[in-house]
Amino acid sequence: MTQPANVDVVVVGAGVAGMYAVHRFRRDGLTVRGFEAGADVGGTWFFNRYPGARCDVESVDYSFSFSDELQQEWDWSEKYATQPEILSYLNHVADRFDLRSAFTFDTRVESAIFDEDAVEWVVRTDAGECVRARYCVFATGSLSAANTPDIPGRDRFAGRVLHTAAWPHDGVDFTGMRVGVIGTGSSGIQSIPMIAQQAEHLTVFQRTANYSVPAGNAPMTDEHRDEQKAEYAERRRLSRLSGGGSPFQPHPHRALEVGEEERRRAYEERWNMGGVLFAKTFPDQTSDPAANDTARIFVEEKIRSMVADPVIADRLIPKDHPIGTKRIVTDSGYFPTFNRDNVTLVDLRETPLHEVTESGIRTTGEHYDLDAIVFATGFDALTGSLDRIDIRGRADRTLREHWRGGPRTYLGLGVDGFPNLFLVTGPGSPSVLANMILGAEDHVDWIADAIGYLDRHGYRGLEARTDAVERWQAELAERADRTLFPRANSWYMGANIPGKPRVFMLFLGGFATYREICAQVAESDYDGFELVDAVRRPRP
Ligand code: NA7
Repeated sequence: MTQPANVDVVVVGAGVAGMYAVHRFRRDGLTVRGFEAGADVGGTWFFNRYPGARCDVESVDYSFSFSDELQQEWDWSEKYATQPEILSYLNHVADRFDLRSAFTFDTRVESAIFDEDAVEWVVRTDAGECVRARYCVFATGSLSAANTPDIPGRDRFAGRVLHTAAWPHDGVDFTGMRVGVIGTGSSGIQSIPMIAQQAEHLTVFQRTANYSVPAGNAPMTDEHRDEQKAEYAERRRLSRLSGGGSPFQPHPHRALEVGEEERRRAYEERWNMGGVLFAKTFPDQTSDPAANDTARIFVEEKIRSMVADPVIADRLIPKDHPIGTKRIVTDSGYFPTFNRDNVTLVDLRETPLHEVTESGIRTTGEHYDLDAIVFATGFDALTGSLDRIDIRGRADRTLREHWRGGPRTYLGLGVDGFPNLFLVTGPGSPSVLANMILGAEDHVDWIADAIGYLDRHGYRGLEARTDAVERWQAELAERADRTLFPRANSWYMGANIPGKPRVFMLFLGGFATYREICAQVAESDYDGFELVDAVRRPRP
Protein backbone atom coordinates (compact mmCIF):
# COMPACT_ATOMS: atom_id res chain seq x y z
CA MET A 1 0.00 0.00 0.00
CA THR A 2 1.35 3.45 -0.88
CA GLN A 3 1.96 5.54 2.21
CA PRO A 4 1.04 9.23 2.27
CA ALA A 5 3.75 11.83 1.70
CA ASN A 6 1.93 14.42 3.83
CA VAL A 7 0.92 13.62 7.37
CA ASP A 8 0.21 15.30 10.67
CA VAL A 9 3.06 13.60 12.50
CA VAL A 10 6.24 11.75 11.63
CA VAL A 11 7.47 9.46 14.39
CA VAL A 12 11.11 8.40 14.25
CA GLY A 13 11.73 5.07 15.96
CA ALA A 14 9.62 1.98 16.65
CA GLY A 15 10.79 1.24 20.17
CA VAL A 16 8.38 1.46 23.08
CA ALA A 17 8.04 5.24 22.69
CA GLY A 18 7.44 5.23 18.94
CA MET A 19 4.99 2.37 19.23
CA TYR A 20 2.86 4.16 21.79
CA ALA A 21 3.17 7.42 19.84
CA VAL A 22 1.66 5.83 16.75
CA HIS A 23 -1.16 4.35 18.79
CA ARG A 24 -2.01 7.56 20.61
CA PHE A 25 -1.76 9.89 17.60
CA ARG A 26 -3.96 7.62 15.54
CA ARG A 27 -6.47 7.42 18.35
CA ASP A 28 -6.61 11.22 18.26
CA GLY A 29 -7.45 11.11 14.54
CA LEU A 30 -4.03 12.29 13.37
CA THR A 31 -2.31 10.84 10.34
CA VAL A 32 1.07 9.29 11.18
CA ARG A 33 4.09 7.88 9.41
CA GLY A 34 6.75 6.08 11.40
CA PHE A 35 10.29 5.19 10.35
CA GLU A 36 12.49 2.58 11.96
CA ALA A 37 16.06 1.55 11.13
CA GLY A 38 15.49 -2.00 12.38
CA ALA A 39 13.54 -4.66 10.54
CA ASP A 40 10.74 -4.66 13.11
CA VAL A 41 9.45 -3.04 16.29
CA GLY A 42 11.26 -3.17 19.62
CA GLY A 43 14.06 -0.58 19.54
CA THR A 44 16.53 -1.43 22.31
CA TRP A 45 14.96 -4.86 22.66
CA PHE A 46 15.24 -5.51 18.95
CA PHE A 47 18.98 -4.80 18.80
CA ASN A 48 20.41 -5.78 22.19
CA ARG A 49 20.14 -9.56 21.89
CA TYR A 50 23.31 -10.47 23.74
CA PRO A 51 23.15 -13.50 26.05
CA GLY A 52 21.80 -12.55 29.47
CA ALA A 53 20.10 -9.34 28.26
CA ARG A 54 17.37 -8.55 30.73
CA CYS A 55 15.50 -5.48 31.93
CA ASP A 56 16.51 -4.10 35.33
CA VAL A 57 12.96 -2.94 36.10
CA GLU A 58 10.42 -5.60 37.13
CA SER A 59 8.46 -6.86 34.13
CA VAL A 60 5.11 -6.00 35.67
CA ASP A 61 6.23 -2.35 35.87
CA TYR A 62 8.24 -2.26 32.64
CA SER A 63 5.15 -2.66 30.48
CA PHE A 64 2.57 -0.39 28.88
CA SER A 65 -0.11 1.01 31.16
CA PHE A 66 -2.34 2.60 28.50
CA SER A 67 -4.59 -0.43 28.08
CA ASP A 68 -5.89 -2.34 31.05
CA GLU A 69 -6.95 -5.21 28.75
CA LEU A 70 -3.34 -5.49 27.63
CA GLN A 71 -2.13 -5.46 31.24
CA GLN A 72 -4.57 -8.18 32.16
CA GLU A 73 -4.05 -10.45 29.18
CA TRP A 74 -0.24 -10.53 29.12
CA ASP A 75 1.48 -13.04 31.42
CA TRP A 76 5.07 -12.36 32.41
CA SER A 77 7.00 -15.51 33.22
CA GLU A 78 9.70 -13.99 35.44
CA LYS A 79 10.19 -11.11 37.85
CA TYR A 80 12.76 -9.55 35.49
CA ALA A 81 11.97 -10.33 31.87
CA THR A 82 14.63 -11.43 29.42
CA GLN A 83 15.16 -9.62 26.14
CA PRO A 84 13.35 -12.37 24.13
CA GLU A 85 10.30 -12.14 26.39
CA ILE A 86 10.17 -8.33 26.22
CA LEU A 87 10.51 -8.47 22.45
CA SER A 88 7.70 -11.00 22.14
CA TYR A 89 5.57 -8.73 24.37
CA LEU A 90 6.30 -5.77 22.09
CA ASN A 91 5.44 -7.89 19.06
CA HIS A 92 2.17 -8.80 20.72
CA VAL A 93 1.44 -5.10 21.34
CA ALA A 94 2.28 -4.27 17.72
CA ASP A 95 -0.12 -6.99 16.49
CA ARG A 96 -2.88 -6.15 18.91
CA PHE A 97 -2.93 -2.44 18.07
CA ASP A 98 -1.95 -2.82 14.41
CA LEU A 99 1.08 -0.60 14.87
CA ARG A 100 3.29 -2.00 12.11
CA SER A 101 1.06 -0.57 9.37
CA ALA A 102 2.19 2.96 10.34
CA PHE A 103 5.90 2.14 10.15
CA THR A 104 8.36 1.83 7.32
CA PHE A 105 11.06 -0.55 8.57
CA ASP A 106 14.70 -1.03 7.56
CA THR A 107 14.70 2.69 6.88
CA ARG A 108 16.77 5.38 8.53
CA VAL A 109 15.72 8.99 8.71
CA GLU A 110 18.66 10.90 7.31
CA SER A 111 17.40 14.44 7.69
CA ALA A 112 14.54 16.45 9.14
CA ILE A 113 14.48 20.04 7.95
CA PHE A 114 12.02 22.69 9.09
CA ASP A 115 10.32 24.59 6.29
CA GLU A 116 9.61 27.95 7.94
CA ASP A 117 7.19 29.18 5.28
CA ALA A 118 5.04 26.09 5.30
CA VAL A 119 5.51 25.47 9.07
CA GLU A 120 6.25 21.84 8.25
CA TRP A 121 9.02 19.35 8.78
CA VAL A 122 10.50 17.80 5.66
CA VAL A 123 11.77 14.34 6.53
CA ARG A 124 14.05 12.38 4.18
CA THR A 125 15.03 8.74 4.52
CA ASP A 126 17.93 6.63 3.28
CA ALA A 127 15.47 4.97 0.90
CA GLY A 128 15.05 8.32 -0.84
CA GLU A 129 11.56 8.99 0.47
CA CYS A 130 10.48 12.51 1.44
CA VAL A 131 7.56 13.12 3.80
CA ARG A 132 6.13 16.41 5.03
CA ALA A 133 4.61 16.62 8.50
CA ARG A 134 3.24 19.30 10.77
CA TYR A 135 5.03 17.72 13.72
CA CYS A 136 8.12 15.58 14.05
CA VAL A 137 8.53 13.34 17.09
CA PHE A 138 11.92 11.81 17.81
CA ALA A 139 11.41 8.57 19.71
CA THR A 140 14.96 7.57 18.91
CA GLY A 141 15.88 6.17 22.31
CA SER A 142 18.38 7.22 24.94
CA LEU A 143 20.72 4.30 24.40
CA SER A 144 20.60 3.45 20.74
CA ALA A 145 23.73 4.89 19.15
CA ALA A 146 26.26 2.15 19.95
CA ASN A 147 29.79 3.19 20.92
CA THR A 148 32.73 1.19 19.60
CA PRO A 149 35.91 2.77 20.93
CA ASP A 150 38.63 3.54 18.50
CA ILE A 151 41.23 1.11 19.85
CA PRO A 152 44.38 0.96 17.71
CA GLY A 153 44.31 -2.05 15.39
CA ARG A 154 40.56 -2.57 15.91
CA ASP A 155 39.99 -3.69 12.34
CA ARG A 156 42.97 -6.05 12.24
CA PHE A 157 41.47 -8.79 14.39
CA ALA A 158 40.93 -11.97 12.36
CA GLY A 159 38.44 -13.56 14.76
CA ARG A 160 34.82 -12.68 15.39
CA VAL A 161 33.97 -9.13 16.48
CA LEU A 162 30.66 -8.46 18.20
CA HIS A 163 28.93 -5.53 19.89
CA THR A 164 26.30 -6.24 22.53
CA ALA A 165 24.04 -3.60 20.97
CA ALA A 166 24.10 -5.19 17.50
CA TRP A 167 23.94 -8.85 18.37
CA PRO A 168 23.35 -11.36 15.54
CA HIS A 169 19.74 -12.55 15.37
CA ASP A 170 20.76 -16.17 15.10
CA GLY A 171 22.82 -15.96 18.30
CA VAL A 172 26.46 -16.84 18.81
CA ASP A 173 27.85 -20.18 19.96
CA PHE A 174 31.02 -19.54 21.97
CA THR A 175 31.67 -23.23 22.63
CA GLY A 176 35.38 -23.96 22.45
CA MET A 177 36.27 -20.30 21.91
CA ARG A 178 38.59 -17.94 23.75
CA VAL A 179 36.48 -14.84 24.21
CA GLY A 180 37.43 -11.34 25.34
CA VAL A 181 34.75 -8.96 26.66
CA ILE A 182 35.62 -5.26 26.80
CA GLY A 183 33.40 -3.31 29.17
CA THR A 184 31.75 -3.90 32.51
CA GLY A 185 28.57 -1.80 32.33
CA SER A 186 25.14 -3.48 32.29
CA SER A 187 25.72 -5.18 28.96
CA GLY A 188 29.10 -6.62 29.97
CA ILE A 189 28.00 -7.63 33.45
CA GLN A 190 24.83 -9.31 32.17
CA SER A 191 26.56 -11.21 29.38
CA ILE A 192 29.78 -12.23 31.18
CA PRO A 193 28.24 -15.04 33.31
CA MET A 194 26.49 -16.49 30.24
CA ILE A 195 29.55 -16.34 28.01
CA ALA A 196 31.71 -17.85 30.77
CA GLN A 197 29.42 -20.88 30.90
CA GLN A 198 29.89 -21.52 27.20
CA ALA A 199 33.37 -20.37 26.24
CA GLU A 200 36.54 -22.34 26.66
CA HIS A 201 38.06 -19.26 28.26
CA LEU A 202 36.76 -15.77 28.97
CA THR A 203 38.97 -12.73 29.53
CA VAL A 204 37.19 -9.69 30.94
CA PHE A 205 38.85 -6.35 30.17
CA GLN A 206 37.68 -3.99 32.89
CA ARG A 207 38.48 -0.29 32.73
CA THR A 208 36.22 0.78 35.58
CA ALA A 209 34.85 -1.58 38.19
CA ASN A 210 31.11 -1.24 38.57
CA TYR A 211 28.53 -1.70 41.30
CA SER A 212 26.15 -4.55 40.63
CA VAL A 213 23.40 -6.10 42.72
CA PRO A 214 22.03 -9.60 42.05
CA ALA A 215 18.62 -9.45 40.41
CA GLY A 216 17.00 -11.86 42.82
CA ASN A 217 15.14 -13.02 39.78
CA ALA A 218 12.46 -15.69 40.14
CA PRO A 219 9.83 -17.36 38.00
CA MET A 220 6.40 -15.76 38.35
CA THR A 221 3.95 -18.05 40.09
CA ASP A 222 0.30 -18.01 39.02
CA GLU A 223 -0.67 -16.78 42.45
CA HIS A 224 1.78 -13.89 42.43
CA ARG A 225 0.78 -12.94 38.90
CA ASP A 226 -2.91 -12.90 39.83
CA GLU A 227 -2.17 -10.74 42.85
CA GLN A 228 -0.22 -8.25 40.75
CA LYS A 229 -2.93 -8.08 38.11
CA ALA A 230 -5.62 -7.49 40.71
CA GLU A 231 -3.61 -4.56 42.09
CA TYR A 232 -2.39 -3.11 38.82
CA ALA A 233 -4.19 0.22 39.10
CA GLU A 234 -2.75 0.86 42.56
CA ARG A 235 0.71 -0.25 41.43
CA ARG A 236 0.63 2.26 38.57
CA ARG A 237 -0.66 5.00 40.86
CA LEU A 238 2.23 4.45 43.28
CA SER A 239 4.71 4.30 40.39
CA ARG A 240 3.55 7.73 39.26
CA LEU A 241 4.04 9.12 42.74
CA SER A 242 7.56 7.73 43.00
CA GLY A 243 10.99 9.03 42.13
CA GLY A 244 11.83 6.27 39.69
CA GLY A 245 8.54 5.23 38.10
CA SER A 246 8.22 1.95 40.03
CA PRO A 247 5.96 1.50 43.05
CA PHE A 248 8.73 1.80 45.63
CA GLN A 249 9.63 4.57 48.04
CA PRO A 250 12.93 4.98 49.87
CA HIS A 251 13.25 4.58 53.62
CA PRO A 252 11.38 7.40 55.42
CA HIS A 253 14.59 8.55 57.14
CA ARG A 254 17.96 9.71 55.96
CA ALA A 255 20.70 7.08 56.13
CA LEU A 256 22.46 8.54 59.14
CA GLU A 257 19.29 9.38 61.01
CA VAL A 258 18.81 5.70 61.79
CA GLY A 259 21.02 3.40 63.84
CA GLU A 260 23.54 0.95 62.39
CA GLU A 261 21.21 -2.00 62.86
CA GLU A 262 18.26 -0.41 61.07
CA ARG A 263 20.52 0.83 58.28
CA ARG A 264 21.89 -2.67 57.72
CA ARG A 265 18.40 -4.13 57.81
CA ALA A 266 17.24 -1.64 55.17
CA TYR A 267 20.22 -2.34 52.90
CA GLU A 268 19.80 -6.08 53.35
CA GLU A 269 16.11 -5.79 52.45
CA ARG A 270 16.86 -3.81 49.27
CA TRP A 271 19.76 -6.11 48.38
CA ASN A 272 17.36 -9.05 48.58
CA MET A 273 14.71 -7.23 46.52
CA GLY A 274 17.45 -7.14 43.91
CA GLY A 275 18.91 -4.83 41.35
CA VAL A 276 18.98 -1.15 40.65
CA LEU A 277 16.53 -0.23 43.44
CA PHE A 278 19.41 -0.59 45.88
CA ALA A 279 20.49 2.92 44.81
CA LYS A 280 17.37 4.34 46.43
CA THR A 281 17.40 2.58 49.79
CA PHE A 282 17.73 5.91 51.61
CA PRO A 283 16.57 9.23 50.15
CA ASP A 284 19.96 10.93 50.63
CA GLN A 285 22.08 8.06 49.35
CA THR A 286 23.24 9.82 46.20
CA SER A 287 23.38 13.32 47.65
CA ASP A 288 25.16 12.99 51.02
CA PRO A 289 28.70 11.57 50.80
CA ALA A 290 28.47 10.10 54.32
CA ALA A 291 25.18 8.35 53.50
CA ASN A 292 26.68 7.11 50.25
CA ASP A 293 29.62 5.69 52.12
CA THR A 294 27.38 3.48 54.24
CA ALA A 295 25.92 1.93 51.08
CA ARG A 296 29.38 1.54 49.57
CA ILE A 297 30.72 -0.31 52.61
CA PHE A 298 27.72 -2.66 52.62
CA VAL A 299 28.20 -3.56 48.95
CA GLU A 300 31.95 -3.97 49.27
CA GLU A 301 31.39 -6.57 51.97
CA LYS A 302 28.95 -8.36 49.69
CA ILE A 303 31.43 -8.39 46.80
CA ARG A 304 34.19 -9.76 49.04
CA SER A 305 31.84 -12.49 50.25
CA MET A 306 31.12 -13.61 46.67
CA VAL A 307 34.63 -13.61 45.24
CA ALA A 308 37.05 -16.23 46.56
CA ASP A 309 40.34 -14.52 45.65
CA PRO A 310 40.73 -11.32 47.71
CA VAL A 311 42.99 -9.72 45.07
CA ILE A 312 40.36 -10.24 42.36
CA ALA A 313 37.64 -9.05 44.75
CA ASP A 314 39.61 -5.87 45.33
CA ARG A 315 39.91 -5.25 41.59
CA LEU A 316 36.15 -5.74 41.21
CA ILE A 317 35.35 -3.15 43.88
CA PRO A 318 34.70 0.28 42.36
CA LYS A 319 37.06 2.98 43.59
CA ASP A 320 36.29 6.05 41.60
CA HIS A 321 32.61 6.86 41.70
CA PRO A 322 30.08 7.13 44.51
CA ILE A 323 27.69 4.17 44.47
CA GLY A 324 24.56 4.91 42.42
CA THR A 325 26.07 7.74 40.38
CA LYS A 326 26.55 5.30 37.54
CA ARG A 327 23.57 3.05 37.02
CA ILE A 328 23.84 0.09 39.39
CA VAL A 329 23.76 -3.05 37.33
CA THR A 330 21.21 -5.80 37.96
CA ASP A 331 23.06 -9.06 37.49
CA SER A 332 22.63 -12.82 37.54
CA GLY A 333 25.75 -14.40 39.02
CA TYR A 334 28.30 -11.77 37.97
CA PHE A 335 30.75 -11.69 40.87
CA PRO A 336 30.86 -15.49 41.46
CA THR A 337 31.75 -15.88 37.77
CA PHE A 338 35.26 -14.72 38.70
CA ASN A 339 35.64 -17.87 40.84
CA ARG A 340 35.59 -20.00 37.68
CA ASP A 341 38.83 -21.48 36.39
CA ASN A 342 38.07 -20.38 32.83
CA VAL A 343 37.66 -16.67 33.63
CA THR A 344 40.44 -14.06 33.83
CA LEU A 345 39.97 -10.47 34.93
CA VAL A 346 42.28 -7.93 33.35
CA ASP A 347 42.34 -4.60 35.16
CA LEU A 348 42.98 -2.00 32.48
CA ARG A 349 43.88 0.55 35.15
CA GLU A 350 46.93 -1.58 35.98
CA THR A 351 47.74 -2.60 32.42
CA PRO A 352 45.95 -0.34 29.91
CA LEU A 353 44.69 -1.56 26.55
CA HIS A 354 47.44 -1.10 24.03
CA GLU A 355 46.08 -2.51 20.78
CA VAL A 356 44.00 -5.10 19.04
CA THR A 357 46.14 -7.51 17.06
CA GLU A 358 45.27 -10.06 14.42
CA SER A 359 45.02 -12.74 17.09
CA GLY A 360 43.81 -10.94 20.19
CA ILE A 361 44.30 -7.99 22.52
CA ARG A 362 47.55 -6.61 23.81
CA THR A 363 47.63 -4.62 27.02
CA THR A 364 50.74 -2.93 28.34
CA GLY A 365 51.15 -6.12 30.39
CA GLU A 366 50.70 -9.01 27.96
CA HIS A 367 48.99 -10.37 24.86
CA TYR A 368 45.72 -12.31 25.18
CA ASP A 369 45.01 -14.79 22.36
CA LEU A 370 41.33 -14.64 21.43
CA ASP A 371 38.88 -16.15 18.94
CA ALA A 372 36.18 -13.51 19.57
CA ILE A 373 36.03 -9.98 20.96
CA VAL A 374 32.80 -8.67 22.43
CA PHE A 375 32.49 -4.91 22.69
CA ALA A 376 30.19 -4.18 25.63
CA THR A 377 31.27 -0.58 25.41
CA GLY A 378 27.95 1.20 25.65
CA PHE A 379 26.40 4.08 23.78
CA ASP A 380 26.70 7.69 22.81
CA ALA A 381 23.79 8.15 25.18
CA LEU A 382 20.87 10.58 24.95
CA THR A 383 22.21 12.75 22.13
CA GLY A 384 23.96 10.18 19.89
CA SER A 385 20.92 9.01 17.96
CA LEU A 386 19.84 12.61 17.26
CA ASP A 387 23.37 13.67 16.31
CA ARG A 388 23.40 11.06 13.58
CA ILE A 389 20.43 12.72 11.86
CA ASP A 390 20.74 16.03 10.03
CA ILE A 391 18.12 18.00 11.96
CA ARG A 392 17.71 21.65 10.98
CA GLY A 393 15.38 24.18 12.58
CA ARG A 394 14.81 27.86 11.94
CA ALA A 395 17.38 29.60 9.71
CA ASP A 396 18.79 26.21 8.71
CA ARG A 397 20.53 25.88 12.10
CA THR A 398 21.51 22.29 12.84
CA LEU A 399 20.66 20.65 16.13
CA ARG A 400 24.26 19.41 16.29
CA GLU A 401 25.50 23.00 16.21
CA HIS A 402 22.79 24.19 18.60
CA TRP A 403 23.83 21.50 21.10
CA ARG A 404 27.57 21.85 20.62
CA GLY A 405 27.99 22.78 24.29
CA GLY A 406 25.62 20.00 25.41
CA PRO A 407 21.90 19.36 24.86
CA ARG A 408 19.52 22.26 25.59
CA THR A 409 15.83 21.55 25.92
CA TYR A 410 12.76 22.83 27.65
CA LEU A 411 11.35 20.02 29.84
CA GLY A 412 13.25 17.55 27.67
CA LEU A 413 10.35 17.92 25.23
CA GLY A 414 11.06 20.96 23.06
CA VAL A 415 14.05 22.82 21.66
CA ASP A 416 14.27 26.57 20.99
CA GLY A 417 14.64 27.29 17.29
CA PHE A 418 13.05 23.94 16.40
CA PRO A 419 9.28 24.53 16.32
CA ASN A 420 6.98 21.51 16.34
CA LEU A 421 9.83 19.13 17.06
CA PHE A 422 9.33 16.92 20.09
CA LEU A 423 11.69 14.60 21.90
CA VAL A 424 10.54 11.54 23.83
CA THR A 425 12.51 10.57 26.98
CA GLY A 426 15.44 12.57 25.71
CA PRO A 427 17.99 14.83 27.38
CA GLY A 428 16.48 17.19 29.92
CA SER A 429 13.85 14.68 31.05
CA PRO A 430 14.28 12.02 33.78
CA SER A 431 14.65 9.54 30.88
CA VAL A 432 16.57 6.44 32.01
CA LEU A 433 16.44 7.55 35.64
CA ALA A 434 12.79 6.51 35.67
CA ASN A 435 10.71 3.70 34.21
CA MET A 436 11.21 4.23 30.47
CA ILE A 437 7.82 2.87 29.43
CA LEU A 438 5.78 5.02 31.80
CA GLY A 439 8.04 7.96 30.96
CA ALA A 440 7.48 7.46 27.24
CA GLU A 441 3.72 7.19 27.72
CA ASP A 442 3.71 10.45 29.66
CA HIS A 443 5.74 12.26 27.04
CA VAL A 444 3.61 11.00 24.17
CA ASP A 445 0.42 11.91 26.04
CA TRP A 446 1.78 15.38 26.75
CA ILE A 447 2.70 15.87 23.08
CA ALA A 448 -0.65 14.53 21.84
CA ASP A 449 -2.52 16.78 24.29
CA ALA A 450 -0.45 19.74 23.11
CA ILE A 451 -1.25 19.01 19.46
CA GLY A 452 -4.93 18.69 20.39
CA TYR A 453 -4.80 22.06 22.18
CA LEU A 454 -3.05 23.74 19.25
CA ASP A 455 -5.55 22.34 16.76
CA ARG A 456 -8.53 23.34 18.88
CA HIS A 457 -7.25 26.89 19.25
CA GLY A 458 -6.20 27.34 15.64
CA TYR A 459 -2.47 27.49 16.26
CA ARG A 460 -0.04 25.95 13.83
CA GLY A 461 2.43 24.84 16.39
CA LEU A 462 4.62 25.68 19.33
CA GLU A 463 8.24 26.43 20.01
CA ALA A 464 10.20 26.40 23.24
CA ARG A 465 11.28 29.91 24.20
CA THR A 466 15.01 30.49 24.73
CA ASP A 467 14.49 31.95 28.20
CA ALA A 468 12.48 28.85 29.18
CA VAL A 469 15.23 26.58 27.85
CA GLU A 470 17.82 28.53 29.81
CA ARG A 471 15.75 28.33 32.99
CA TRP A 472 15.29 24.59 32.51
CA GLN A 473 19.00 24.01 31.89
CA ALA A 474 19.80 25.99 35.04
CA GLU A 475 17.32 23.89 36.97
CA LEU A 476 18.88 20.64 35.71
CA ALA A 477 22.35 21.86 36.71
CA GLU A 478 21.24 23.09 40.14
CA ARG A 479 19.52 19.80 40.89
CA ALA A 480 22.56 17.83 39.72
CA ASP A 481 24.93 19.99 41.75
CA ARG A 482 23.02 19.14 44.91
CA THR A 483 23.92 15.46 44.32
CA LEU A 484 27.00 13.30 43.87
CA PHE A 485 26.14 12.46 40.23
CA PRO A 486 28.52 14.99 38.63
CA ARG A 487 31.44 13.23 40.34
CA ALA A 488 31.13 10.14 38.14
CA ASN A 489 32.52 9.75 34.64
CA SER A 490 29.19 8.36 33.56
CA TRP A 491 27.27 8.40 30.32
CA TYR A 492 24.73 10.60 32.14
CA MET A 493 27.55 13.18 32.04
CA GLY A 494 28.60 12.39 28.47
CA ALA A 495 31.93 11.33 29.98
CA ASN A 496 32.16 8.00 28.14
CA ILE A 497 32.53 9.59 24.71
CA PRO A 498 35.80 11.38 23.95
CA GLY A 499 35.16 15.05 23.17
CA LYS A 500 31.53 15.08 24.32
CA PRO A 501 30.71 18.11 26.54
CA ARG A 502 30.66 17.19 30.22
CA VAL A 503 27.13 18.15 31.24
CA PHE A 504 24.68 16.28 33.44
CA MET A 505 21.96 15.65 30.88
CA LEU A 506 18.99 14.47 32.93
CA PHE A 507 16.36 15.84 35.31
CA LEU A 508 17.17 14.61 38.79
CA GLY A 509 14.06 15.76 40.66
CA GLY A 510 12.26 12.44 40.30
CA PHE A 511 9.48 11.11 38.14
CA ALA A 512 6.55 12.46 40.19
CA THR A 513 7.93 16.01 40.39
CA TYR A 514 8.73 16.02 36.69
CA ARG A 515 5.21 14.88 35.78
CA GLU A 516 3.78 17.66 37.91
CA ILE A 517 5.94 20.31 36.23
CA CYS A 518 4.93 19.12 32.75
CA ALA A 519 1.26 19.05 33.74
CA GLN A 520 1.48 22.59 35.12
CA VAL A 521 3.03 23.85 31.90
CA ALA A 522 0.18 22.30 29.89
CA GLU A 523 -2.43 23.72 32.27
CA SER A 524 -0.93 27.19 31.99
CA ASP A 525 -1.55 27.16 28.22
CA TYR A 526 2.02 26.01 27.55
CA ASP A 527 3.91 28.58 29.53
CA GLY A 528 7.49 28.79 28.22
CA PHE A 529 6.45 27.90 24.68
CA GLU A 530 5.71 30.38 21.91
CA LEU A 531 2.51 29.45 20.15
CA VAL A 532 2.81 29.66 16.38
CA ASP A 533 -0.31 31.28 15.04
CA ALA A 534 -1.03 31.65 11.36
CA VAL A 535 -4.56 32.89 11.87
CA ARG A 536 -4.32 35.16 14.87
CA ARG A 537 -1.68 37.48 16.23
CA PRO A 538 1.23 35.90 18.17
CA ARG A 539 0.61 35.58 21.86
CA PRO A 540 1.93 38.64 23.76
P1 NA7 B 1 27.99 1.37 29.75
O1 NA7 B 1 27.29 1.35 31.04
O2 NA7 B 1 28.35 2.68 29.17
O3 NA7 B 1 29.30 0.48 29.90
C1 NA7 B 1 30.30 0.48 28.93
C2 NA7 B 1 31.52 -0.21 29.47
O4 NA7 B 1 32.51 -0.21 28.46
C3 NA7 B 1 32.13 0.50 30.67
O5 NA7 B 1 32.63 -0.45 31.54
C4 NA7 B 1 33.24 1.31 30.04
O6 NA7 B 1 34.28 1.64 30.91
C5 NA7 B 1 33.72 0.34 28.98
N1 NA7 B 1 34.46 1.02 27.95
C6 NA7 B 1 34.02 1.98 27.10
N2 NA7 B 1 35.01 2.38 26.29
C7 NA7 B 1 36.09 1.66 26.65
C8 NA7 B 1 37.43 1.63 26.18
N3 NA7 B 1 37.86 2.44 25.21
N4 NA7 B 1 38.28 0.77 26.77
C9 NA7 B 1 37.87 -0.03 27.75
N5 NA7 B 1 36.62 -0.05 28.24
C10 NA7 B 1 35.75 0.80 27.69
O7 NA7 B 1 27.15 0.62 28.62
P2 NA7 B 1 26.21 -0.67 28.74
O8 NA7 B 1 25.81 -1.06 27.38
O9 NA7 B 1 26.84 -1.69 29.57
O10 NA7 B 1 24.97 -0.16 29.55
C11 NA7 B 1 24.27 1.01 29.17
C12 NA7 B 1 22.96 1.09 29.86
O11 NA7 B 1 22.05 0.15 29.26
C13 NA7 B 1 22.92 0.71 31.31
O12 NA7 B 1 23.35 1.69 32.18
C14 NA7 B 1 21.47 0.36 31.52
O13 NA7 B 1 20.72 1.52 31.70
C15 NA7 B 1 21.09 -0.28 30.23
P3 NA7 B 1 34.24 3.06 31.72
O14 NA7 B 1 33.22 2.86 32.80
O15 NA7 B 1 33.82 4.11 30.73
O16 NA7 B 1 35.62 3.24 32.19
